[in-house]
Amino acid sequence: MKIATRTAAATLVSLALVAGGASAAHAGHDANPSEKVASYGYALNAVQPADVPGSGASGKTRVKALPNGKLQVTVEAWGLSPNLPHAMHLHGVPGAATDMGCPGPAQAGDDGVVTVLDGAPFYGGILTSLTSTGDVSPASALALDRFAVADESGYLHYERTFTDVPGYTDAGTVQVVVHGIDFDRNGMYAFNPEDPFASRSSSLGAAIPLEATVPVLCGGIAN
Ligand SMILES: [Ca+2]
Ligand SMILES: [Cu+2]
Repeated sequence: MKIATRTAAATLVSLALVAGGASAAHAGHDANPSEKVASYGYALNAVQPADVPGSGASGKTRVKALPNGKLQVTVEAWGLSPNLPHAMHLHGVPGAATDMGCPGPAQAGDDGVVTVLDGAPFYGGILTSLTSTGDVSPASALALDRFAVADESGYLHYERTFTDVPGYTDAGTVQVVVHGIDFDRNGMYAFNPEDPFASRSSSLGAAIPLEATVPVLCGGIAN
């Protein structure tokens, strides 16, 4: 029974993906320069409260659906933790195009930090990992050796054109989320028991430092 249920669910998801793809072509967003290219530009806004160390980043992103079914994603950000890779993803919900949103400081709660799971009700799950090379599936969500690295001033530039993007349904409804803050500024994502933030675990697992996964920037709210 379990297998049958899973198969039925998988079929539903597949159908929903097809439906989402079809509706994407007709999405009536004002940023459409033509029928063939749907291009969406967004500001990337700080997710964390201002008193979280390293929270003061900013940026912009562009998600462009090209006529041949390819998807081009550009991210430019300032004020990120320098000399470190930053996990980035397209977040959303699979299936029919549904625009989610971005969490903000109000979602920090009692621990004072917006974790990945605090943000999930807003930006959804991971649809695509915005890696620089190789796999782009959700399985690469934390493949830090393949994400773009911020330079010594905290500037990051990323651009990649994807084919056959897994889970992607509509360029107009994804959220772009950039992760990773070196809270204690020691040049790495690691546990530091002496630091009030770097001592914490990610909401994704006790063995993962909060530093590596904490969301910094988010953009993509309905335009
Ligand atoms: Ca650190
Ligand atoms: Cu993410």
